[in-house]
Amino acid sequence: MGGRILIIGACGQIGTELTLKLRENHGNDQVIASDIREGAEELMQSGPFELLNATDELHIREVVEKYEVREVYLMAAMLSATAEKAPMKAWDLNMDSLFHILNLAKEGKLDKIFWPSSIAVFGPTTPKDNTPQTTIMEPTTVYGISKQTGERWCEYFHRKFGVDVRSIRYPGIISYKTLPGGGTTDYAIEIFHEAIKNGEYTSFLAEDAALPMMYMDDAIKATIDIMEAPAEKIKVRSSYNLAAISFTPEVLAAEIKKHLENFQISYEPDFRQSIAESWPSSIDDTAAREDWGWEHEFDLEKMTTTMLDGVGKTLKEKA
Ligand code: AKB
Repeated sequence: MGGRILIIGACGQIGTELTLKLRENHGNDQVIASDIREGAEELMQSGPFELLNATDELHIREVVEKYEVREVYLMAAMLSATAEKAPMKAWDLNMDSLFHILNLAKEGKLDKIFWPSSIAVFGPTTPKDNTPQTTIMEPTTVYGISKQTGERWCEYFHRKFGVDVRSIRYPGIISYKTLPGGGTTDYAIEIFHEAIKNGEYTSFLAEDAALPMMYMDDAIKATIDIMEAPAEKIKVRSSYNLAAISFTPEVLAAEIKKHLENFQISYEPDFRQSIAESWPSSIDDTAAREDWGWEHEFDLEKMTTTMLDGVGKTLKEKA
């Protein structure tokens, strides 16, 4: 085994923090960051970087060969809200990139792959509360359809060709270091920025839109834990349900108000509300907890204080 790690989509919200953590764990020169554009200074300065389009199969192969890569984290994707505006582009990016990596692993050129799925694989006919690992999946968004299709292909490549692919259905990920790009759950980050800057926020989701969420540190821990678990422990080769916290915009606003008592929230739901309505409110992640020992650390209270602190510092640095 051995060999280097390649992150595709390293400059995005999750990719940035994942790359930095993997560099801390494995050494800077062992973790190759790549993205279609350059990212945060800390990421660009801390180790190798390649400008790479995730749909460019030939270039991915060249980078894998050049750095003797054996593990890939494919973090490039078009998220739910943006994908509704560019369906074919989203489909091409989300599917082509996955096939390129699966095929490299099938050819024996990679040992292990991480590919993120999402709660978007579920749809309006899925049981909404405590959504089970295995259940009805009829996604209604382009993003959800691409993630569900991707899950089927991951399982197929594992079963048919022995590809060691591992995956998690991310809930909304909350963080302050790198902004998210085009998701339905992004309100839960915007709210902190607006609360600190302006003392008010207009939510694009309705007050009672409950969604599963998770603080970034937990998401990074889950991603690294599933990749480091012994192969025989990974029994689900489509994607694992993963849960931490679930809340509505109203509940989050109330938690923020405990710290910023003058904070005001109003609601102007847009097209993203119908996406949120089609997704689960909460997730049953027993399989992840039992199979590879998943445990979350951040509850609503801890996430809120960490975000207020982090966003506050970031805004001060920028000012
Ligand atoms: C989105 O809102 O599109 C993403 C997701 C839940 O996968 N954050």
